[in-house]
Amino acid sequence: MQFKLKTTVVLALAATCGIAFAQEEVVKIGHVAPMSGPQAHYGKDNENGVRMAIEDLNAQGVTIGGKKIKFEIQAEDDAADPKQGTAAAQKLCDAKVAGVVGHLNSGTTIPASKVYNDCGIPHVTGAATNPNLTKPGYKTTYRIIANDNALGAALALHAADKLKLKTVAIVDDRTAYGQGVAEVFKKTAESKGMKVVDQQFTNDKATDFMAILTSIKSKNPDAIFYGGMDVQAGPMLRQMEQLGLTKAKFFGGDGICTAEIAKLAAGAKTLDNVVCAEGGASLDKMPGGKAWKEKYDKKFPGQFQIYSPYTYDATFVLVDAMKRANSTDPKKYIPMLQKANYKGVTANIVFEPNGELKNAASTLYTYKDGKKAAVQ
Ligand code: ABU
Repeated sequence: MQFKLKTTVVLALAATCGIAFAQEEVVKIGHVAPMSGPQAHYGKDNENGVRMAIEDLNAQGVTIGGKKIKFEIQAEDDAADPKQGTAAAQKLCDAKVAGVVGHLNSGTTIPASKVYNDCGIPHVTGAATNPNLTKPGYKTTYRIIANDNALGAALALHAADKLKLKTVAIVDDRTAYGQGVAEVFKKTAESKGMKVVDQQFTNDKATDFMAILTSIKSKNPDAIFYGGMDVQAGPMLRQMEQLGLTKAKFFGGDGICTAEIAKLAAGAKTLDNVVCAEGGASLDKMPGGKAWKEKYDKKFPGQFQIYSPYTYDATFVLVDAMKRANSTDPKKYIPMLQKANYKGVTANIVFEPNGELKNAASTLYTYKDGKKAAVQ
């Protein structure tokens, strides 16, 4: 026969027998990214990183302020849309989550950062790279990867100094991210003597780039720089091959540096021409990268894209600050977040006073046989 004892009965018995139980408190961590729409594959990867971190934290057992903490995720979808981004941020503020990991897109993260600042809840992004994010100097905004000033410049220096390319055509998707990283690339490339022979614009919903690419082909550039995401870059590579634009190198920031771009390029040989930059060390050079990736792949087979190690660390860095403050109250633990010195999977995480990561690494990649490989 099975006996089911209610928690209250167990606690009363325990009290009678003098057994002390630590109280358990549920603490919510918010996560926001595009979980619907064409960029959902990035969002899923980011959310997986947070889910994995929460599972590991709960398995470790965290006690804060004398209470055993059970962390839970409150996951929101912003569909990569700035308006939905601020609505999701407000929802997390209203739910009084202890901290937020996100958002993914610079275009959603920048307006959401004001919402978090107004309600006093810290957020850490592991994906949004536009430098303007940290310009207001909010004590609630943190980024744990390099920003586009580093990525755009590294790509331009590689194009000019290493590959000795002379001419480039620039395309961007008019988002905060795409436009921003393209501007940094252009400025640095021109300062190194490269000539911008064409500049074109698209958007983050487009799928047909034939007109843009036909114009670019007539200028015969050594390279194309694309500021935007893999959703557009993949089909663009396919259409470059169809137009015979097969010699031009194809540069882009971290937004195109995913596993998915190989699928989206659908076997186009132009994938081998890609050079992209990511704001951290390669997985094999991260302090805990190799073991972490094996664990991730077991839990979420085929879902790895790019940012999940960073969203994993972002979750831990928030909780590490709570532990040091002995409080999950943002007012009390924000000062500890500012003083973070956390040995993560991706790096040793220390923040600049404006919330940027100190000593952020960046790595250039290309694709060989459809697989991403660090440029040596
Ligand atoms: N960092 C590239 C993708 C996310 C963003 O900054 O919009």
